[in-house]
Amino acid sequence: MNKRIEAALNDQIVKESSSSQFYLSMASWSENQGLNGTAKFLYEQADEERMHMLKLVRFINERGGVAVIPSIEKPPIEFSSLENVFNSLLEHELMVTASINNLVDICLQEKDYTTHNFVQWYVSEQLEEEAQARTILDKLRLIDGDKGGLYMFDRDLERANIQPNVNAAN
Ligand code: OFO
Repeated sequence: MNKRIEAALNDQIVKESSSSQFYLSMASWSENQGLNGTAKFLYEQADEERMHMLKLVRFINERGGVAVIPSIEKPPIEFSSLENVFNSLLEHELMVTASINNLVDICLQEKDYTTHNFVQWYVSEQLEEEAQARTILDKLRLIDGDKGGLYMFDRDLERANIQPNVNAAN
């Protein structure tokens, strides 16, 4: 496997693992606030990010590279509010998107069209996740701290009733 591609994919493993840990910490915080729907949603997001990491590990190894399983930085454990949680999540996703875009660039520079094709799945995934975070933040802004609104928000997240508005992503 091209060494530059291998290094960039391994760097992406670090990002996906850190997403998983970060969302796990957010889920745990939410659970301790009694926001069980939000916690469930975030536990699932954490699992998804781990799956994104595994997909990279398998891809690198299958193509003759060596996947490096990284140690992970401890994520923040305190959040000032639910808005703070989802703002942090969106910020984190924007950082991951920039990293995926960089990976796409490297694939093109190295003319590695197989990896380029593989990475397209992550490009779509990022679009969806950013849109979802923005939709959630819009809802939180509408609720504006209202207790009844928050109760319904949490219940909706438990039922995964918040669909990403992909058109709002741009
Ligand atoms: Fe891995 O999809 Fe976001 O970070």
